[in-house]
Amino acid sequence: LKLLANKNILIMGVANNRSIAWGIAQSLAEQDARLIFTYENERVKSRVEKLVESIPGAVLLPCDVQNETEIDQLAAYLSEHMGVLHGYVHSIAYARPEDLEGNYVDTSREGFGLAQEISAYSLVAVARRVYPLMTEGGSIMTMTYIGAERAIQNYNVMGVAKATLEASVRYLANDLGMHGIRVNAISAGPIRTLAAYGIKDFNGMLKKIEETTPLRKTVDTAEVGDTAAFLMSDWSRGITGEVIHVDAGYHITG
Ligand code: 0WD
Repeated sequence: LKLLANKNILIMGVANNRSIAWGIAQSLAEQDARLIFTYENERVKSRVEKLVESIPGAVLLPCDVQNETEIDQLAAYLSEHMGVLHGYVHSIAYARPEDLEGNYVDTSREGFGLAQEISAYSLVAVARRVYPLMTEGGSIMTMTYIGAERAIQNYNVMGVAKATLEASVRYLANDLGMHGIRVNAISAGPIRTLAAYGIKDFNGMLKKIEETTPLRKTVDTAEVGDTAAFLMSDWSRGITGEVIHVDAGYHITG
């Protein structure tokens, strides 16, 4: 039996085939998980649909995390069609492009709130709807970045949103532990995805990492995916409230 056989896992945040969520999906499917995907809106629907069709038995539902009704409908669908949920992967973030350059001190009230809402609150908003379905215990995970721990050039408002997200992981882990539900985060090194296009001088960052990280390389979505499979599985049953760095060691040297 594979690692995730008979586990129902919800994955939010596939935008295209470069998305980290898609790399995670490959690893989970490889371990025989039953996957439920969501897409943000019509703009990405057809692209995500094509990807999801390649995974036998996978389901695709709409869910913009800014929309409470859509989150309720997602939870209702899961309750009706799956009954039990075992895992939830959150791989969603957004900040205005103008807030991802220049100085953090210039962040607007609106830009700050938007980044917090989509990148951090969305984890809580969905967790509160889906944890009651995790009646056999469960595993929740999200994606973060070292910009939560240190002031990284240009990451700005997103770094502050990731700090909220990581604190949220600890509070959720404390709340949900009594139900046998674990909550963790993967802090990934930079990977060239759609979200990464928003970050200024991303290429410079990748180059520096190839020259200086302990493993002398950048990470890819498959490496994040395999760690996600571990976190979704019983192999990680002793781990909760943790941030695991999948960054080729960057966090110990910087
Ligand atoms: O270097 C990187 N790429 C890293 C990314 C390093 C470390 C962490 N991360 C994080 C990101 O901050 C994010 O939390 O990983 C997560 C996934 O990011 P990704 O795979 O790099 O980026 P992408 O493929 O763009 O997926 C993020 C998706 C959105 O895509 P776009 O680019 O179209 O905004 O998050 C989704 C959307 O599909 N998303 C939403 N989903 C539902 N409702 C919403 C929303 N309101 N907003 C964004």
